[in-house]
Parts: sequence; structure tokens; C-alpha cells
Amino acid sequence: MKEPILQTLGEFIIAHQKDYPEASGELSALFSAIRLAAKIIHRHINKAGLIDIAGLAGERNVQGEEQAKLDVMANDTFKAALAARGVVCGIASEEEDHYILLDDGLNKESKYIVLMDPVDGSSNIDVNVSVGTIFSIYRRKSPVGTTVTDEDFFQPGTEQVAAGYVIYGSSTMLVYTTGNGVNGFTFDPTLGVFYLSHPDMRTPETGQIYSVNEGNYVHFPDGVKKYIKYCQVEDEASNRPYTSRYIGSLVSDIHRNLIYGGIYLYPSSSRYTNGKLRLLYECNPISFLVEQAGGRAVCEAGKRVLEIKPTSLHQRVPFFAGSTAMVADLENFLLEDR
Ligand code: AHM
Ligand code: MG
Repeated sequence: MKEPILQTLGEFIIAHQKDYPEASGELSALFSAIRLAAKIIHRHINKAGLIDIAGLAGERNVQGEEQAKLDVMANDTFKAALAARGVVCGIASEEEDHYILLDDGLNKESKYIVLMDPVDGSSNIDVNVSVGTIFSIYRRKSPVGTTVTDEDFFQPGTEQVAAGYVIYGSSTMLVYTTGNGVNGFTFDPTLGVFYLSHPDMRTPETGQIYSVNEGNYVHFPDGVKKYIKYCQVEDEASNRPYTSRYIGSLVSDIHRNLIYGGIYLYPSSSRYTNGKLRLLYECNPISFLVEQAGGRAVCEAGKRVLEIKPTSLHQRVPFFAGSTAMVADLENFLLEDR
């Protein structure tokens, strides 16, 4: 039997470059750096159990969390892959206290900055649960050739040029947007190639899944508590009770809900007064993807995550994202309890 010839990620990027007449090829080169880093991390994750890279590296990152060895490896891999192509002038990462200036060779002349969480949910590796990489790309605001500044990194999410995630699951997938819909590519490890497997991903208008760490329930704001109870109450017309699904790995929870329809919640609580998730390299890129797939992402009733004006690199925000009708229902509960 003949195997169908599928479109590769590289072919897809080249085919779509013509949609942007001003494109110089720099963004395409940036994507190939991300693609390479994703393949290297895929290889490490798949070997994690064998070569014991899953243990802790003995350092703490800026948020005071212990860094797993994989976090360190993935961070270094991304930095090296991005720097090698000469297409990025600045990088910010969950694993770095401050953003990094790349001013060697071609990088100095680049107009793009990248913000990333190299391995989100890395504690899940030890127990063989899917993790992900999240990335967000902006055009710098400061003049090309000068040192990158806060102004380049503290842009609202609406200014993103591209964003995406890589999920290292039962298969590895790269899902991204450049503001023209969302496309997903599945990695064939035998060939080392990402193939277009999920063209033009659209999230259902509504769904039956709610995803939240319910262990924190008593610490949640009243509106969130009431919404969770609403999800659990029987109502035939709206197919409730909904199903509760929470992996505790943001990319995996979002990926599932994007495909099946659902809502993801990480509210503020007495433990995390601004929520736990970081605006710049977790919530903004995921919000861009969710909106581009037809969903909604807010930090409070009526406020899109993408419109927040960032004030610090590792800032956290409450995060609610998913199917538009479900997020709208939640917003009504939040409004009532204002
Ligand atoms: P990390 O960036 O330190 O890995 O933490 C982020 C992760 C997300 O992937 C996940 O959604 C969340 O933390 C889970 O937090 P909790 O264990 O509080 O539910
Ligand atoms: Mg993270």
C-alpha cells in the first residue's frame, strides 16, 4: 500500500511565507530553530527514565522552585538553537532571572525576541506524564542593533507575532499560530519530521470538560467556587454535570480542551494571590492560540489576558481559557461576585 505524502512543517512554513509579503524569511528561520530544539527535547524526554535525567539539578529558579535537570537541559537547548540561527536579539525564559541579550553576529541585527517556558510541568516527567514547551514571539520595539530593553519584553499579548506549544505526549506535537488560525504538526520520530496532522484547529464553541486544581477549592474566590458547583449540578439542557479532567500540566490540559471543548481555570487563591501561571510565557501564548482557535481567555470578567500591560518578566495572572460559551458562563459568575 502506498503511504500518503503529508505536508511537513518545513513545507508548510515555506508555503505560507507568501501570505506575508513583507516576510524576510527570518521568522521561518526562527521556527526551524524551535523545531530543532523540540526534536532534541523530545529525544531527551523519551530517554528520561533510562538515563536518569529526571532528577533535580540542585538549583532553584527565580520563583524559588527547584529546577529539574530536564528544565536546565531544555533551557540550554533552546537558547543554543535560537542563537545559532542568528534570528533572535533577546530571550526571556521561565528558567532565567533576567532576559538575555543576544548581540553576537547576525542576532544583533534581528528584530525578534522570544519568551519561553522550555519545559512546563516538568515535575510530571518523573511519573511519565505529558509535559510541554511554550513559546511566544514578538517584534522588538527598540531600534534594531541596540540593546533590548523592558519595552521589548513588556508588550501586551495582542502584539505577539507568533506563539505555540510543543506537547511531549503519546506523540510529540507542535501547535502554533501566526495570527492566521492554528495548525498542529505531529512528529514522526522514525523520520525526524513534523507532519501537518491538525490543519486549522478550531475549538468547540462549548464543551463538557472543566479543568482546575480542586484541591485549592476552599481558597478560591466565591465566583469561581460557584462556577465549579454549577459545573457539577445536573442539567440535561446544558449536558451537566461536566466532566472534571486535570493533569496539572498546562499544555496537556489546554491541548485536550482545545480539541474536545472545555474550560481551564487557574484562579487566584490565598496561596497564589495572582494565580500561579506566568503572563508572558505561559498565559499570553496560550491565550493567543486559544483565541485563534475560536476560544476565549480572560484574567477576570470582561478582561482578555492578551490586553494586560505587563509590568514584570515573571508576573503571574489568574487564568481562565477555553470554549467561548463556557468562559462566558464563568465570567457571569465572576461578575455576580464582584
Ligand atoms: P511550572 O511552570 O513550574 O512547571 O508550573 C506550571 C504548571 C502548569 O503546567 C500546571 O497547569 C500548573 O503548574 C499546575 O499547578 P498545580 O499543581 O498548582 O495545580
Ligand atoms: Mg511553567
